[in-house]
Amino acid sequence: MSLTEYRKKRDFKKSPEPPPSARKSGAAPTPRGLVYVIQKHNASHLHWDLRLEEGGELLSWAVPKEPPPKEGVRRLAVQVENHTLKYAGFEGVIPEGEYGAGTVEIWDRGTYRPLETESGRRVVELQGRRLKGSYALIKLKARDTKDKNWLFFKLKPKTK
Ligand SMILES: [Mn+2]
Repeated sequence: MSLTEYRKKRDFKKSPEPPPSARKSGAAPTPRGLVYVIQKHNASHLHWDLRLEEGGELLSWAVPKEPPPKEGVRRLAVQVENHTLKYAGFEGVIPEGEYGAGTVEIWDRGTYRPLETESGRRVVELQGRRLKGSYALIKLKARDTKDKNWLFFKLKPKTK
């Protein structure tokens, strides 16, 4: 995925959201760790946007209900277009009439460690303020190519 869709959906003259930077995607990993962020987005429907740094961009999912701090709760997570890495620091108001109009605030932020990376499957160790520990993202079987439904949930800690 590239940031073409991200750019196409937005008018950066009207929205305060960050435009994609000129710097090429796929920058070398830095020692600060991979970015993890969840933004609470009070748009037409309140949702939480989960984002994980991968290949110099932010993989992104919209989670319609509050993400679970504990195991035992599975949340639907609908994959959306990759976002520019700079989006991780974004908070503000997207004006009326623009894509995603409403307020965006950072709900949780930190770093993560990838434990399993396959197409349709991510297991990550989150180090945020609210969410900590191992989480899975599992893509549900798609009926057609427009289906981007995943499940997001916390895994039980491994017993030794
Ligand atoms: Mn959103």
